[in-house]
Amino acid sequence: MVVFKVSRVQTSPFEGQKPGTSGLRKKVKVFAQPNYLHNFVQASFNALTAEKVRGATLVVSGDGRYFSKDAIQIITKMAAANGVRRVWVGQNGLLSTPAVSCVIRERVGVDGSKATGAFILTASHNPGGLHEDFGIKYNMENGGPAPEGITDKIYKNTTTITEYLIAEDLPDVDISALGVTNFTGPEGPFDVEVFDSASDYVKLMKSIFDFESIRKLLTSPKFSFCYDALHGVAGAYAKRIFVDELGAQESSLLNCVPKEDFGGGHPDPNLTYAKELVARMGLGNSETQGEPPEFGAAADGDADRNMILGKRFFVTPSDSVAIIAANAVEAIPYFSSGLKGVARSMPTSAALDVVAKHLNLKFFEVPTGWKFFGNLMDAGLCSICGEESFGTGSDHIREKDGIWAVLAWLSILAYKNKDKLQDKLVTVEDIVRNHWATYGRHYYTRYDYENVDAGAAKELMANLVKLQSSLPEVNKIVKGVRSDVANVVNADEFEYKDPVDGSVSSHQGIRYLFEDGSRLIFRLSGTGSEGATIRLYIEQYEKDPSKTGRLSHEALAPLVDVALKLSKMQEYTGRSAPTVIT
Ligand code: G16
Repeated sequence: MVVFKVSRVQTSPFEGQKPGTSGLRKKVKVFAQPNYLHNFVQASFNALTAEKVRGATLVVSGDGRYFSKDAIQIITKMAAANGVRRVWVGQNGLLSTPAVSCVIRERVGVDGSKATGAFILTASHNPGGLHEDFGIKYNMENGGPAPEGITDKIYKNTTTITEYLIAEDLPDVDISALGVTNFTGPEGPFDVEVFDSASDYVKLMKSIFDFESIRKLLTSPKFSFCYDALHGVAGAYAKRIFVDELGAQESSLLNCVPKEDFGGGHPDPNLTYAKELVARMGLGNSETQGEPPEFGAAADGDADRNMILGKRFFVTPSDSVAIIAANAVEAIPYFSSGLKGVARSMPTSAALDVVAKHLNLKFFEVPTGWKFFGNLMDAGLCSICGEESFGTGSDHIREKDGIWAVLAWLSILAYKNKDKLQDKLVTVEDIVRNHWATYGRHYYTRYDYENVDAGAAKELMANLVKLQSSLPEVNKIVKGVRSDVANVVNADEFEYKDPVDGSVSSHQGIRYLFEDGSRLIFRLSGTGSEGATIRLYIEQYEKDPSKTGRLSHEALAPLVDVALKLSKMQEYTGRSAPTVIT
């Protein structure tokens, strides 16, 4: 058996190792600098209580993007040196973000061990490859991202770090082969276990959904299905779940081979980047070959995001979570005894609020960042939650879950078509339009201005905050742009007090709230790796069922005009159009 030594390596701080909305994301060339990753990992170990490190079981895996394999070996050697008892790695270093959460919560090792945390190696929806992004974040023993208290500590540690611990002579572990490798260090045994990336997750999904009814739908000649993993880690689950378990055709899987550079694409499941799927579904400008499938979905790099499409029809993520919540009790066995509550992030449309009110459910509005849902779920206050940024999930784990969302939609479709598969199919579009007829429609769009000069973005935001001190002034601008837009009745920066632990998060987005329920929200993204990304969220509520069928961009045009003028978007950024519209 290999016996390793522990080295203490002198180092000095790097600037800018502050975790963003979801971990530290930088270009690969930044992460690949000597000591850069090491510093962040040691800072994380130092931020945790001793029992989360010494003798603990740590999961280390991710979406398989470029640099992951190197990072896994480095973190394993550092874990060994810091007294971790065992490291669990998904085969080939692959585990989706939701699967990591599942593994932490559910998996029991061969010796009865349970994981207490994980390093997830992903920059999520950001592109991968030598010149693109890498990322790392720490998840806690509840399976969710570290809360701000911990990420702040990690950051503080990165600014004062002087040394890290590493077992330099520990040989690299073959992460392509299943099995356990045993080592011995100064403090005793240390093991690395490579396990199947999909088994625990598949088992969990089978305990939540009625696979038999979904199988009936997927194998019906009336139904057709398409899933695009955008060459992300979702591919490692898609065949197992959709084809092997649920009987979908193998040809319904697009880009389902995980690649280090996501095939050169941008693994972000939206109408701009999921080009192939969008074309296949008969959306966008490109010519569709043949009749589009009835249902399409896509995932991002680490498979926590999802986009849901019907034939020639886009479901906004804000509508998606509302529709799942409205149908969950009937359609999904896991929820059959009722929902504990629902939650959304602040910029997500209020479609979920209306469902919560209708069903008399507890409701929460949290800042952007999945970590904020975790406390609510741990306290038994929330069953289903979602975000406009293509994230949907439930309290089965503590991350958003792309494949779960697809299975939720397939369950709803299976339920609505129960015993009727011989007749006319109830489609995705039917379900959404019926939902609007019952609850009203929240017209919604998001404009992203990516990689804007950081200084200019800051000034734009500062100006929007300054404007908030005078509503008459704001309304003068609004009316000057469009006299048909309602008055702004409130303007503030969103602040959240966590109802469970009382912690306060301030400056979580600039809001302009209109008399008719419309909202304009401005935020700087916390997930980019260079420059700044300005996000502008635009929402308008329409209760009258005769007016819920308009084209979204037409309905929102007046508010868009107002938002661009109010923020002086072009003046500050030099951009005449957003990079992405969702
Ligand atoms: C992360 C967070 C989400 C958030 C999203 C976008 O997702 O977990 O809660 O909505 O970033 O954040 P931002 O608007 O700050 O870019 P992911 O999929 O990137 O891990």
